[in-house]
Amino acid sequence: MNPKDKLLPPGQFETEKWPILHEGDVYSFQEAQWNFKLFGEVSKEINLSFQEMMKLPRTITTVDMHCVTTWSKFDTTFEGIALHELLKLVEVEPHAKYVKVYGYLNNNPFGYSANMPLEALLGDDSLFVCRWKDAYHDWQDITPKHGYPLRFIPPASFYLWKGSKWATGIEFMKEDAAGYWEQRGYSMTANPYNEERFSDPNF
Ligand SMILES: Nc1nc2c(c(=O)[nH]1)N[C@H]1C(S)=C(S)[C@@H](COP(=O)(O)O)O[C@H]1N2
Ligand SMILES: [Mo]
Repeated sequence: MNPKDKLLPPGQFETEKWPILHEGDVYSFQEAQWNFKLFGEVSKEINLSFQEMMKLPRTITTVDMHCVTTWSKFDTTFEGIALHELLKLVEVEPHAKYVKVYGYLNNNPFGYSANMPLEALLGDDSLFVCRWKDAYHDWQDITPKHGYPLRFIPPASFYLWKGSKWATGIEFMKEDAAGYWEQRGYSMTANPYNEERFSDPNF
């Protein structure tokens, strides 16, 4: 399918570039300190080293990105570790229906977060990415500004703020709980096709 034939969500425009947006400093990767944590409603929390993470099976998926600041980028192909791969490493409690995906904000590894229902993240289009390509770029590592060494890309049914850069872990939760932007008035559900930008529709 030609990208031009795809439907833009309401209020969005298409860009071929991949803009950069985030709060705080670009995280500077140090392998010895790097850690990925699976915690919350699990029978036993685990911490993965960078080596352990990089050995996990990879998934390649093409995903559309929709940013709440109104740009949409179609058809970026990502290589990474699908969230469903990580679920094989922990025993998630059956009542855990939501997750928060965390990432660095300045020097705080859990300073940024975004909440989503777990059920929406079980497909191949929900992954922690380390490489990408598109029609204009060959395979390359995710740059530091886009979230190196590992960055979450959510399914296209969520605005891109749900895609934590410099990802550091997943918290499994019984109840939905607001992440960084959700605490600041952005939508808990964030579906671009329904234009769910803010929690309060009159915002
Ligand atoms: N750790 C972290 N991840 C983040 C952010 C951030 O400030 N910190 N910003 C989010 C927002 S608002 C957007 S739109 C996307 C932008 O991703 P990009 O810069 O790769 O396009 O990253 C998301 N992930
Ligand atoms: Mo954003």
